[in-house]
Amino acid sequence: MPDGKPPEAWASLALSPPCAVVGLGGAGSEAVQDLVSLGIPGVRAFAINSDAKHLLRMGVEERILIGSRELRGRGSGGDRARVLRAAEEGREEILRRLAPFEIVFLLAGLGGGTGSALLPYLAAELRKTDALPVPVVFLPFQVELDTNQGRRENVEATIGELEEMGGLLLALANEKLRRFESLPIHRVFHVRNAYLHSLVSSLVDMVENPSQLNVDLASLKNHLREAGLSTLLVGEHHISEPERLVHQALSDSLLDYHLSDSPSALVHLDGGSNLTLRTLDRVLRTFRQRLGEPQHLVFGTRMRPEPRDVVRLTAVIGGLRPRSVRDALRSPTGAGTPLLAR
Ligand SMILES: Nc1nc2c(ncn2[C@@H]2O[C@H](COP(=O)(O)OP(=O)(O)OP(=O)(O)O)[C@@H](O)[C@H]2O)c(=O)[nH]1
Ligand SMILES: [Mg+2]
Repeated sequence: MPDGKPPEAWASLALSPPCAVVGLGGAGSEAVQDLVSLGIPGVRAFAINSDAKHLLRMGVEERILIGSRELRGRGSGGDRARVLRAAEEGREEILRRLAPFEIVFLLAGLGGGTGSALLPYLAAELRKTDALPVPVVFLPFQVELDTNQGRRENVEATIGELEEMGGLLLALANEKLRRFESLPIHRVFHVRNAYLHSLVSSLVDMVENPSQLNVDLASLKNHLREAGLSTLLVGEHHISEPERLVHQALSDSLLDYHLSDSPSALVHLDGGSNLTLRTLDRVLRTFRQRLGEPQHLVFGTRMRPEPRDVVRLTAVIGGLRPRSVRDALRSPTGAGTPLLAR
């Protein structure tokens, strides 16, 4: 044993869940609960709220109430300043519990107080540790933004802080769910959560499971350091049509983002033993065409022992246009329009 520790000491490190999904405030916690119901192996689930009643209802392993002195368990009623004071109260405990994870997804519905204020606060605090924070925000429906100036300002303030921080930012616009508007509301949110589930599982799988051309957490972090503001895309398609696979990942998305003139990409393919170099080449060529000759392109692959008809693509696209989400709030792309606007 090179470091002199008994096997149990490092075996427990390999077995403990490496990543966490953390719901902040009401909407964030409900989304985490839904992700748990879909099954997320290797990921520990947390709900953090200032609203004790809501927290009590959540079927999530780890629950943390913040600001029992400042807010007395009753939520913030949209008051970001009081949430920040509450966050200071709980700062040490939250960081003690979250900092040991490798990737920490922080989820919040923007527009209220608790999630909107906690998200940038915790992302900034976690960036000082070894954990990689990945903010996931749900943008309110357009009608909420148009009819409530205070809420819009709240949303823009949070997005502004996150965009300035850079790194990965997943912004899921409720407006893009309008294409499912004939479904009951909870089912519509479930569609969004199932999509988020595929993003979270793909990223965790990409960095946690070793592959032939490996993309591990260190290489992801290196890439993100250079890439500026970034987003994550996933796609799955039949192996015979690699071009469609890229097209699907780039267009069939509930995310809001806009590319700059010099995007970068980290591309990972997960397929069977029939995944050939030619398929990889066609995927990368298509990416280069669609992104307009990216400045920087890194790739990895994983081949399963058996042949597979379907290839899964996970891509971290960097170099998003600054203020891209804030601007999207002002001029929503709406349902069914191409998302790769420049
Ligand atoms: N309940 C719920 N709300 C959602 C969801 N997705 C987006 N939202 C929106 O999320 C926004 C924030 O609301 P909450 O999460 O209740 O606010 P909060 O963070 O708990 O903040 P306070 O209650 O003000 O302290 C609202 O605009 C909701 O409409 C969802 O899946 N469930
Ligand atoms: Mg609340």
